[in-house]
Amino acid sequence: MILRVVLFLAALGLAPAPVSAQYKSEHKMSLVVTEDTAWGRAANRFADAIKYRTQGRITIKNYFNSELFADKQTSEFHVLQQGRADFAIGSTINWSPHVKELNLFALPFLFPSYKAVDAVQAGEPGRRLFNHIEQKGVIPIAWGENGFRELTNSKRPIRRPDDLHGLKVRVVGVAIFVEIFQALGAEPVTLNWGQAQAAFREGHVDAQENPIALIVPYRIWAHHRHVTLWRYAIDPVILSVSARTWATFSREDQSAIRKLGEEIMAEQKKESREGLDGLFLNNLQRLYGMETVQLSPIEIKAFRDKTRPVYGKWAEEIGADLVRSVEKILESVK
Ligand code: X2X
Repeated sequence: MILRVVLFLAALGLAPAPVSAQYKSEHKMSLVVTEDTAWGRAANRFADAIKYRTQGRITIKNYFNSELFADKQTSEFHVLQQGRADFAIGSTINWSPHVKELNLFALPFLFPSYKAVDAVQAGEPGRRLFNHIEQKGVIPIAWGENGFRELTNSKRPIRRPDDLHGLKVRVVGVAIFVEIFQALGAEPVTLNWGQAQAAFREGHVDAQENPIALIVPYRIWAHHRHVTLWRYAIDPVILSVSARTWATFSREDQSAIRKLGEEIMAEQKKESREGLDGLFLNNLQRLYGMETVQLSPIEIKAFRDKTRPVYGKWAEEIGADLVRSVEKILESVK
């Protein structure tokens, strides 16, 4: 009889909550980057706020710099699936080998603005992406952002695809990025983010692509004098919880996680965008000695045209239907 009642309640989604005594004494949060970034600061705030709001029932320890998987950033999602990380604030790039739909954000020159990114995430495509993630054993809580990815290099100003010819460009070990830089005539080199730092320092690669919000704290300006502002791909991050860990939390604690997660990641997104207006970008020269190339729409078109076959191929991989629904939103939200 009791079992029947429990099963009935479970069917209604009202299963009795596990008691907090069953919680692990430490939950691990994974990040690929350092704490000196907008996502790193969000992780610290989240850990503190969760501890406070759950009266110490949930404690989170942050592991920065890909520490939970020895720098191999594309294994982060798997580590979450297994519950070897309980939480992560992870880049959609690093998770895309496991959730192919996340390659959406890497489609070259698809997203024209922050407003467009927000509309897609808040709309039906965003919900679909969260469903895809959840189906794979990871509970997404809230969108955040690494930023629009810009191009830096140590060799020359890059204004046209030809300027990239033969340059060794570090990219994450994810196929769409390799294909984009091949299409542009560069030589992509796949390196994990940790290894990449030495490669920038020692000049083993000529170029890399990352948001200004990482270029500054990682001091990439000390090695790459040139930056091209082309916003060719957006890099969202997602605060997520392993489904295995999620199932151990009481309903009350699950909703505290959701609520705090949404609040803190909304702040995180704001912070990652902060100062990236014209004024700060003009200051890259003055503050860090970076020669800044701001591409005009006509100059962007040359890059867009060259990467069109990659866009076409990956739109099919991601799902023509999903990509079309995004393009539709972007027709009205520029
Ligand atoms: O490795 C990168 O380029 C980084 C830090 O941006 C990601 O984690 C995708």
